[in-house]
Amino acid sequence: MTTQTQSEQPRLTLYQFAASGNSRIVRIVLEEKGLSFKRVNIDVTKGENRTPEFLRLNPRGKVPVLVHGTAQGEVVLSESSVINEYLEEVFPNPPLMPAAPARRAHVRSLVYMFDTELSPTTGLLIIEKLLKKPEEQRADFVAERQKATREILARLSDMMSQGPFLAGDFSLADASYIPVLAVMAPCGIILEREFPKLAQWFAEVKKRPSFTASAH
Ligand SMILES: N[C@@H](CCC(=O)N[C@@H](CS)C(=O)NCC(=O)O)C(=O)O
Repeated sequence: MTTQTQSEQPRLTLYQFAASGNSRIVRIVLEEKGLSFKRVNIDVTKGENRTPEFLRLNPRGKVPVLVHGTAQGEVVLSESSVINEYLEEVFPNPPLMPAAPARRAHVRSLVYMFDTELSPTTGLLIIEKLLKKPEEQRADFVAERQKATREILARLSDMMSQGPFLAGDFSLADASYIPVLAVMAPCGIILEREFPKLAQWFAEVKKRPSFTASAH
């Protein structure tokens, strides 16, 4: 539900790249919360994330970056999981975190596993399988990354609650995993065959309007 009417002055600006999974993680949460936001496209394939203007927003040169104009000044944030925690605190409805501390910690453990394990493991696998021509892909590298990815997905599947979502109700954890799990098939990992619980979860997240709205 992204509204970008001329008359509205969005207070939220997302510097992002349409094809970036990490940008989509934030787009999902903005859509789930029904928040209007302005998009500024930063084409990382053309080096637009390395301009002095962008580096002032994020010295690490990575998208996404969220800028929130507030009465106290601009809040500038990077790191998808940090941005999402901020959105949850500032715009708590509808909630994307459970109420009980133990369950909130579980959501954070899942997000941490994405940030520190799945994201770094799949990053180069996705580039190899989706962006390189078949004849340029390195079979050994692909096999090693697929194996490491499968180990993490097996653990994720074991950590999953009764469903329908990763930690019960739809949460920040689901937002983190959706973009990467959406491209597992072209990476050679078939959820339906190998991880039926995750395939069931994916079928549920695809039904949500935020899935389609956040795709680009
Ligand atoms: N952990 C960061 C990762 C951000 C990231 O790696 N973004 C990629 C796009 S998906 C990027 O900006 N890459 C450009 C570069 O590293 O030069 C997050 O979750 O936001």
